[in-house]
Amino acid sequence: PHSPPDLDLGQCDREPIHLLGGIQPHGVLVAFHPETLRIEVVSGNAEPLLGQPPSALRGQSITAVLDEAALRRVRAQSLIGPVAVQAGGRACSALLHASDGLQVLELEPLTEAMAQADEAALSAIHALVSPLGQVRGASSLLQRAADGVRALIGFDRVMVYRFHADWHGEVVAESLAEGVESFMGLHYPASDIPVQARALYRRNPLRLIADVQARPVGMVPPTLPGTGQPLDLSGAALRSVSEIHLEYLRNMGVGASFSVSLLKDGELWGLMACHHHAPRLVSAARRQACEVLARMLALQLGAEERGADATAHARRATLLARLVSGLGEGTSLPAALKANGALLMELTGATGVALLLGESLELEQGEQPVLLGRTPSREEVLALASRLAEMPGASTTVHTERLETLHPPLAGRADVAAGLLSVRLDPQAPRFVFWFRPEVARTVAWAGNPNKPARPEPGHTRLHPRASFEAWREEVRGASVPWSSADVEAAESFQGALVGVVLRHAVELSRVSR
Ligand code: BLA
Repeated sequence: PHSPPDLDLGQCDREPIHLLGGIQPHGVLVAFHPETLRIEVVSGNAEPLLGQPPSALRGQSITAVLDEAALRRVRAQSLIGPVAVQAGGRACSALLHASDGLQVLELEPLTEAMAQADEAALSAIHALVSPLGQVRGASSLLQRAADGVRALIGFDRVMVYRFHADWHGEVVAESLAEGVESFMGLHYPASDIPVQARALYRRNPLRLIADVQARPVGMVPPTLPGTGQPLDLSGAALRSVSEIHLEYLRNMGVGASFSVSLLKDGELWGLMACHHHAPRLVSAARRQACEVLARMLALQLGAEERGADATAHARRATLLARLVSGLGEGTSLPAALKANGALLMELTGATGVALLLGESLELEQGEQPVLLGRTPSREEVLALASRLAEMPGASTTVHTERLETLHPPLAGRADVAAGLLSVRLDPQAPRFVFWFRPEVARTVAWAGNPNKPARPEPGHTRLHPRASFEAWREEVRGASVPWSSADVEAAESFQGALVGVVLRHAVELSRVSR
């Protein structure tokens, strides 16, 4: 209810960040025709480096910028990485890629000192990357990688930012310079890295924002005659980024930002996200070294995660076996369930369980339902059971991360029961096992306000990044962490086992009472 009236997060998703038509001023962009070599587009800042203004360069051959030998090398090696060339009489690193039917050449001047430092840094890359193959355990792997990237680029803060299933993210590892504030463990809303940015980061793994204060440089001409649009800069290293994001970084007190995509099985798993308090350049060679490191990390993480999945699977099987044997012991099933409550919750990652076992057990008054951990009240649980029993097709498993939509009376109980995973024990009677989870905002450390945003100023309707947080909080209020397919499977295995145990108890009870 408190989000500013002009806040529209859809606006973030719609900004065409590949068509903003500007580059950062620390390099020069020249786009030429692949066959005729005719220069078609030049960035507005060409003259200091290339000695001629864009209007004079347009129409000439690209060989006016790079001699033929250099051009050949750049064309041959552009897929491998940056190439050292002379342009305008200066040492530059050159990158080349194709876009809109043109070859896009990006030149970044390199000082002698930078070139020398690069050489030292790159000989160190081996020492940084090869140990990743030996490190065991995802968290030490991430730590090593964060330390490695920081050693390569010298930023103040290097984070590994991991996306969750709903695309919100969490800082899962961090390497910090002395005295820098930690963001470790904080969660950020999905809208901080909007959908088109994530799509772009899947295709282009690197971006450097060398100076968040720098004014972008436009293109000459600003739009292509063929498309009527600015040159597509999706693949450009110099691409100037969204003003909204720049404002976000300025609000955070960041002077330079660098991020590298972490892809697992072709999907965006996370980013290495790096901040520096002041503007800072990272040479093309070092950026590439970071990319190599990130690729290596992602591969290794994939292996770790497959291992962890197998371990979790085995863990659930053990839990289930212990539960079932635990329930077989003793005469009172409710007592046995209570004694095994912790296992029962761990089985699906719940914080509360309710069991409605039915009349056949001749339970004492007040023993039904059996409540373990943090759950709604007895009356609330019974009402939920009646509701589910009436639902068409509810004879099977039901799970939701937003119980209030299924059963509005529990809307106020997100503190214990925002999420429900339910299995039914008897299609004819209201006998269930309910697992509950609280709303997500209560279980994680949200980066509510690490860097208080500028609020929209009066009469100024542009979007301010941090305002998104409040809007997002409204959006996820009342929702739990989603149930995974492994959680659901575990619940169903337990259902199968419990039905057997309940039957056995019922038979024993009837024998005793006979
Ligand atoms: C891009 N947002 C990004 C990027 C990061 C973040 C890492 C990639 C660009 C970069 O490397 O700087 C977010 N950075 C974070 C987060 C942390 C961090 C979460 O360090 C946590 C520690 N951003 C908003 C809102 C909008 C928005 C509300 O918060 C939209 C209105 C937009 N973020 C936005 C856009 C981009 C972006 C458009 C793409 C920038 C680009 O590549 O052009």
